[in-house]
Amino acid sequence: MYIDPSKKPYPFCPGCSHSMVLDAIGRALEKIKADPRRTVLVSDIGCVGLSDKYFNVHTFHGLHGRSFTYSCGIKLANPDLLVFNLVGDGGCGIGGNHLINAARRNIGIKVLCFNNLNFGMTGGQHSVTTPFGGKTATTPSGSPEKPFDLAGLVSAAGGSFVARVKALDKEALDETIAKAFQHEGFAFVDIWEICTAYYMPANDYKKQQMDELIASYGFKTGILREEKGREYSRVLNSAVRFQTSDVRRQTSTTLTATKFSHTLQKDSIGIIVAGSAGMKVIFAAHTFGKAALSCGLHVSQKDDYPVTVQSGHSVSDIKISREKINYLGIDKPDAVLIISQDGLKEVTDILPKLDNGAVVVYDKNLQIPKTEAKLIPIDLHGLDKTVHATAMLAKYLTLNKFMPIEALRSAITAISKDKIRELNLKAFEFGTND
Ligand SMILES: Cc1ncc(C[n+]2csc(CCOP(=O)(O)OP(=O)(O)O)c2C)c(N)n1
Ligand code: SF4
Ligand SMILES: [Mg+2]
Repeated sequence: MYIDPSKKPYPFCPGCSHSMVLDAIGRALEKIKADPRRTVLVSDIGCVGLSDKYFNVHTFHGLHGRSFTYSCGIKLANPDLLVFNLVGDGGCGIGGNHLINAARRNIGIKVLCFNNLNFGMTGGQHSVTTPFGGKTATTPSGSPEKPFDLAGLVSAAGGSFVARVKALDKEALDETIAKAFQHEGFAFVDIWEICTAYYMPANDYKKQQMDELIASYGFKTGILREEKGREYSRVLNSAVRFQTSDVRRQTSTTLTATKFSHTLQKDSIGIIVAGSAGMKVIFAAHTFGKAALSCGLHVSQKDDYPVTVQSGHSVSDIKISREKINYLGIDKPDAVLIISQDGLKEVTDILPKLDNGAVVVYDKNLQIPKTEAKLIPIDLHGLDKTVHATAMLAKYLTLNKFMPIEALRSAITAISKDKIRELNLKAFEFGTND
C-alpha cells in the first residue's frame, strides 16, 4: 500500500484536484509495483507540498522551485531509484531554470506538475500558467501576460517524455503517470487541475472551461513526446566511477604507500604557509603533504588566494593527523611560516593568538607583530623565490621531527620536472642544513 489510509483525509479544500492526483499516483505506483524502499518522492512548496506524509515511500521536502535540484542530486547518487517530483505551476515558474536544465540533461527524474493555474497556498496569485485574462489576487482585472506552455517548454528543452493530462480524466491520469514512472529518462507530466478555493470561483472555471482553454491554445492532451535516449545519471555515474577507481589506484601506489614511519605524538598538527602569488606555496604544501602521506599520516590542504590568481596572497593550511580528517580548518596552528609581506598581512590576526607552544618561521626581512609564539627568522637570500616555501617547510621539519626528513626528500625527488625538482632539492638542503 503506497498511500497510508490511516493518514487520510488529505488536507486540501473540497474538490481540489490535488487529492485526485495523489490517489492516481498511489494507483500508478501499485500498477508498476514500485519498490517503496527504492522510491523517493520529492515535494516542492505550496498546497502540493503537503503531500509527503501520505505516502509510504522515502520523501524529501524542500524550497520553492528547488525540488528539481534535490531530485537530481538523489538520482545522481543512486540511478537505480525511482525519483519523482510533486510540484505546482508556481514551483515550475520559480524553479524554471532547474526544470529546463534537468530536461536538457535527460536525467531520469519524473516531474508531476500540479497545474492549477495559480499559487494556491498563498491566496490565489497569478503564476506562469495563469491564462491571459485570468483573474487572480494579483491580476484582479485579468492577467495581461501570455502564459507558459510548460509541456512545450520542457519538450523544447529536451525532456524525453512529455505529456499533458487533465486531473479529472482518471483513466488517462493513472496510465500517463505509470508510463512516466517507467520511462528511463526525464519525464514531465503537465496535469491540468482545478483550484476550488481561488482560480475556479474567480473565473467560473470548470471542466468545460478547461477543455475550451486547452482547445483555444491549440494544445493536445496525451503523451506528446516519448523518446529513448541516454539517461544522464547512469552516464555520469559510470564516468565518475571510472575516474574514482583510477584515483584510488594512483593513491595506493604513489600517494599513500607507506614508505616511512612517523613519530607524531599529538592527534594532529596544523601548519599555515603564507606567501604571495608566484611563490609556489600551494605546490610546496602539496609536496609536504605527500611526504606525510608516505609516512601513513592523513593530510588535508586548504588553499586561499584572490580570484585574480596571479596577484596578492597565497596561503595554504596543511593539516596532518594520525586519524582521518573530517574538519579541514586549523583553529590553533602549531606553525606559521611566513615568506612575504602579502602572506604576513593574511596571518597578522592569527599571530597574537598563538601561545608559546607554536612557532613562527619567517623571512628575516619581515616585521612580525607581537606574539608569544617562538620566532625563528630565516635568511632566504640567494634562494629562488619559488622555493622559499619548501625551504621553510624543510626548516620546520628539522624543528618538529614528526616524520623523517627523508620522507620530504623523497617527495621532492618525485617531482617530475627537472628544473623544479633541482630548485626544490636545493631549498630542502638549505632548510635542513641551516
Ligand atoms: C522562494 C519562495 N517564494 C515564495 C514563497 C511563498 N509561497 C509559498 S506557497 C507559494 C505558492 C505555491 O504555488 P504552487 O507552486 O502553484 O503550488 P499550489 O499551492 O498551487 O499547490 C508561494 C509563492 C516561498 N515559499 N518560497
Ligand atoms: S487553495 Fe487551491 S490548491 Fe490549495 S488546497 Fe485549496 S483548492 Fe487546492
Ligand atoms: Mg499552483
